[in-house]
Amino acid sequence: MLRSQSVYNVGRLIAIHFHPDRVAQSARASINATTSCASRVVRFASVSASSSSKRKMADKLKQEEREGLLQPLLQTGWKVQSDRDAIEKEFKFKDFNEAFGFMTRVALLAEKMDHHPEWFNVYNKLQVVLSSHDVNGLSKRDLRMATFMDKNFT
Ligand code: HBI
Repeated sequence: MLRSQSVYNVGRLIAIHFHPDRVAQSARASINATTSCASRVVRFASVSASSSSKRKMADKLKQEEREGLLQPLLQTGWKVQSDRDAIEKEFKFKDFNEAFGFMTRVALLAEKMDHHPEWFNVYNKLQVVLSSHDVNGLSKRDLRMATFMDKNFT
């Protein structure tokens, strides 16, 4: 190992002595290649980070959607708040354990959707309000979450 290393070093010294411009040129080329690779990596990282943080804006529910998609939820006990473009419902469970298990399942969906309920839990009761903060009103996200809650409430 040592012998081959010293032969390599001697060869390098000869090359630098007789062809200094070529050695400098190859050094510049390898530095450029490394920096361009690094800049591509940085650019990829910044693009992937920005795209993951760009949550697609929800659309506020249109009137015809309120007359259509919202109706089934009103049949299961959801109510549109009088002073806010939001829907609310109270769920009553056998005990706290059931309530918290339900909240856990909803919480997993909330994280997956990046859409979170406003809720208040006391023992076996859970009051839920759904609205989309980014549109300051109801969106399909709220309908999806309310439907999920109804399907998971037994
Ligand atoms: N939850 N209900 C609701 N509405 C939002 O606009 C919202 C959210 N959870 C997270 C979230 N937005 C993030 O995208 C940031 O806007 C906070």
